[in-house]
Amino acid sequence: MADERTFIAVKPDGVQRGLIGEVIKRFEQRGFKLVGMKFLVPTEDLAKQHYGDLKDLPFFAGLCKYTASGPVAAMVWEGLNIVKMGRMMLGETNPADSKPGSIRGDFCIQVGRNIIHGSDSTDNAKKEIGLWFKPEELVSYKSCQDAWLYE
Ligand code: DAT
Ligand code: MG
Repeated sequence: MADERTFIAVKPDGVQRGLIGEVIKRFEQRGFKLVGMKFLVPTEDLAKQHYGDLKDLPFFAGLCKYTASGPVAAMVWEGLNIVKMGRMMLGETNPADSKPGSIRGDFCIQVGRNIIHGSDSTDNAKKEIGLWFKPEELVSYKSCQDAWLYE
């Protein structure tokens, strides 16, 4: 159960605004374990695959352009219930609806520049991790904190 994984990406606006460290800090301090990380400018094709479920929505083209417009910090984090808890840490899709204390509630204003992506289900997490990472790019290891995080 504690080996659930989620895909988290600091999008180009979050990278440009210097928020990679802040995002990593929050997942680290919560107790989650980093198992994969890369820094890349995604192709528009990768962005289109990543957001494939939204392809019929009016903002899809702009969303994919923005996602591919600059470097992205792509990560895989691991821990108990991390998909659900990660989404709570992100806040709502629209920063205007996100509570202070959440990442979007603390660091951004508009839905089209909401700085971070997080998987919304365990199935989508698996798909997204497979899209952005090769299996050998993910690192399995024992964290010395586990015994103090989980009973
Ligand atoms: P989330 O990123 O919270 O999972 P989503 O999957 O519904 O949200 O949408 C993906 C991204 O698309 C979202 O982070 C920002 C953008 N987006 C969503 N709704 C939008 C809208 N109404 N106008 C513009 N961009 C939108
Ligand atoms: Mg989503």
